[in-house]
Amino acid sequence: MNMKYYPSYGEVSNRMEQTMRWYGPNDPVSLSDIRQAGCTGVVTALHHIPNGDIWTVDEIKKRIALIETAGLKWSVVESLPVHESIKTQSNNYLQIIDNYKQSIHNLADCGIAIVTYNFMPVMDWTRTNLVYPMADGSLALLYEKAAVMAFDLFILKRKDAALDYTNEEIERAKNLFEHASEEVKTTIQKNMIKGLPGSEESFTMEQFQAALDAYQGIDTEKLRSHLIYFLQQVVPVAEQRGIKMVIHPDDPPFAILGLPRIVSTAADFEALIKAVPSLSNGLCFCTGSFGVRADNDLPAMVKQFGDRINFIHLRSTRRNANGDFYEDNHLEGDVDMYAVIKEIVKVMQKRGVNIPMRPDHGHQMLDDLKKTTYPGYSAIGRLKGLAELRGVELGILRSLQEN
Ligand code: DNO
Repeated sequence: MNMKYYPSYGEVSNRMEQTMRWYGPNDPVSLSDIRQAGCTGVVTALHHIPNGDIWTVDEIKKRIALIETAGLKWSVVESLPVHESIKTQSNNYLQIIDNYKQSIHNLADCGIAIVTYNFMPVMDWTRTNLVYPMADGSLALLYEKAAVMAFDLFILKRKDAALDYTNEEIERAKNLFEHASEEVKTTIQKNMIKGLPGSEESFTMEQFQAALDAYQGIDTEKLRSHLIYFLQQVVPVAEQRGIKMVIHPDDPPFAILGLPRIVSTAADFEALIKAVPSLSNGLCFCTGSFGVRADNDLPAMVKQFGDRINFIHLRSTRRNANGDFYEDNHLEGDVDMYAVIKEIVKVMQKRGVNIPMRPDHGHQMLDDLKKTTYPGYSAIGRLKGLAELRGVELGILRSLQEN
């Protein structure tokens, strides 16, 4: 009999390194769960260290030991957070940048090579409903523009907020607010100011207002210059120590609550490369964030920034004409996942690398519906996403080999 040899997924080279985010010892999803999902690495951060303080070698080593005991590797830091003072260039930001550099040195001393961060003013990622029901009974995350506008206009009552919206939008926000129960209003407020998992900031309404006020006089170009200054300081240290810094795009990729956003499009990232050309100035390619904008061509962006993509978040969203979007199944929605993964495979083959990837978010489903989970980060939904994504990848790898 003529036996043909079939390489299994584990044997194909230049495939994405399978990882999942782990929020540390308090995460309801265990390291063992992550290993059983087929991951070899985890993505995590020292969330207990206050934003702006130095990550010491001792603390980093303790975390590595935990992860390695479970048979996994700490593949990527997500995130080494950038303090608000650095974004606004206020208070002791120079000291905080020095602390950041020291943390980079310490991570390098411990053998960690990829560090994720973002430069979104005040809030990290934003959603208005964390339990949006799907037709199949699972729960997804939703960004509803009318809810954000209602928060802005009628809860926060931001000065001149109305100038940012059309009359029709204001009517929609009014309608939502007038019909919303107190409970719904409280939930919207909480989702806006309390910070979703991974955000290092959480505010009371007074603190939130103060944080917004700190951006008075900081427009898009000024914020960009602050990011470039930060990169000019930090990237040379990262480069010298063999670390790739990867910036996470804005989520959602447009301005909200009058705050500037500067990492929403290919042109935005190009401006950062132009200012700081080092290859250590890299990108966390998040399809769920960039994919919310119809004018972002995701496969083309992978091609364009292939030499700088050192971490990948795969997730798909589905948008509507009102500016709302929800998180769809990983292979559905507006992201052409096949085309994106195909470009990623080509980049990895060209560079001869395995870029770490995590299935970004997942629906709360099956047994997880009975559990307390971190919104977006339940085990089963992510396991399903990861399994589908690596199936697509294997299909692409094998068909490229056969051609
Ligand atoms: C949300 C995440 C973000 C991301 C940070 C990176 O699910 O993708 O919180 O970790 O923006 O700094």
